[in-house]
Amino acid sequence: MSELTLTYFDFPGGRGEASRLALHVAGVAWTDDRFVGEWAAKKPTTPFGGLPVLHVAGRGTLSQSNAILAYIGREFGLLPEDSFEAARHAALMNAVEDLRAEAATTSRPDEAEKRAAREAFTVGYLARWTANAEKQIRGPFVGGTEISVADLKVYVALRSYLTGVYDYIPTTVLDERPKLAALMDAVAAHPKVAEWLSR
Ligand SMILES: N[C@@H](CCC(=O)N[C@@H](CS)C(=O)NCC(=O)O)C(=O)O
Repeated sequence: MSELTLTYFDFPGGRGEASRLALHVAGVAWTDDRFVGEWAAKKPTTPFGGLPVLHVAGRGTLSQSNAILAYIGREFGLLPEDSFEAARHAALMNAVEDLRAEAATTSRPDEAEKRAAREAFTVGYLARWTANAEKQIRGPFVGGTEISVADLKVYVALRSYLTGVYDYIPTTVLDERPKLAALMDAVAAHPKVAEWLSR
């Protein structure tokens, strides 16, 4: 058993996938624990009732996806050392959580209502979010030439839009966002990320 165990649901996306990618990019030994059991029983054993969690041998269990990413980033050189730059990266990661929360409000049981909510979200919140995020990217990565946990978080979150996970949201949402599009390409082309994606 390695010192680090990342526990998340068994699918290649969501809040836990960025941490899996970060640990892989860091090149450290870690255990990829994919939870497949009875969630209702497991939920109360986690610090705040959700996954991902990162168990650090001898220290304890961390929760909250952005705290986990910040820890990995600081431990393994995937966040800038400069405090202001690190906070700027943290702000973008928090903005991704805002985006997730807003996107979640568009899920409706009624198909016509869902369509209307998703179309409004696309031209409203999502368009503003991507325009704002563009301004945070030095290029090709958030901090310039070095990949960070913020890049991985943005990548995993936006990949779901580009691959059509959300019906009624066109996969062209980054066509007029050159910096975000370049970030997506640069993350995917990073050798360790490409290795992870080809598994
Ligand atoms: N703010 C938390 C949210 C954690 C969260 O809600 N995770 C989801 C999966 S992405 C989950 O555990 N859902 C099951 C549940 O809440 O019971 C974070 O960023 O980690």
